[in-house]
Amino acid sequence: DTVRKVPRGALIVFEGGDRCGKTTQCSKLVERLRSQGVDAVMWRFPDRSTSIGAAINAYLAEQSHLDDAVVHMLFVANRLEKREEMLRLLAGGTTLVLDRYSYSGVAYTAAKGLPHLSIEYCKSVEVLLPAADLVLHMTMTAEATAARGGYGQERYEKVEFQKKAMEAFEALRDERWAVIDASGTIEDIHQQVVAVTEPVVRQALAGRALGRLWD
Ligand code: Z5A
Repeated sequence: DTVRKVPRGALIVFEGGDRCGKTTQCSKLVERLRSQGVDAVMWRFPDRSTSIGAAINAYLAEQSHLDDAVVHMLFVANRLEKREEMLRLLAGGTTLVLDRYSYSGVAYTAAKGLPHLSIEYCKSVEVLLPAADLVLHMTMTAEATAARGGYGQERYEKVEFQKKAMEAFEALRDERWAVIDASGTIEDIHQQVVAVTEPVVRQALAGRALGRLWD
């Protein structure tokens, strides 16, 4: 049997601690891919533009209180409301570069250490979503990111909590993850990102099947 391979866009995800430079690197990567003729767009999660995203935003800004299980499901729903569009774009050949995704969903909730919101439970509610072809895990100490501008304004921006979330990210790593040292210059990091991303984009264009979380 020969399986026909269909070209598609790649699903590239940036993960890491608060203020480690994800947004900066997502924009640079999209710019670079586009300059090479790759159709690429950048999205971020949480997507604060939807009504679910507005509820998440109020929670993160400490303007509302929500039960931990409820806010967890809001983050999941905020991805699910973009699922069809995600799949349509990928199938149409657009590469999606995401600033956080399900891996943050699992890591930040699991970092709360609540028995009913374990890593396994958090993973189980993401299974309707596609897996990333590549997770770029930007690593830097929580103390170093805390020294950056804008830190400390939102609910989870506390060094001790960030450290627990970083441990949870480490527990999620598999062969689709690349660890990027986020403490260098913006340009050095970009070069590392490009080196690991380009082969993955080519594989997707060559028809490598899209996976599902957490196959
Ligand atoms: N969360 C969750 O709980 N569950 C979920 O399912 C999801 C998320 C998806 C908000 O996320 C919170 O939601 C987050 C996880 C949780 N809580 N925490 N922590 P967010 O993505 O909206 O917020 P963020 O992580 O705080 O993103 P950010 O502030 O936009 O940071 P960033 O994208 O990693 O960094 P940046 O904006 O590119 O750069 C930050 C600053 O550093 C800026 O001034 C840059 O100019 C500077 N910068 C960037 N790179 C460098 C280098 N290389 N050197 C020096 N300075 C640099």
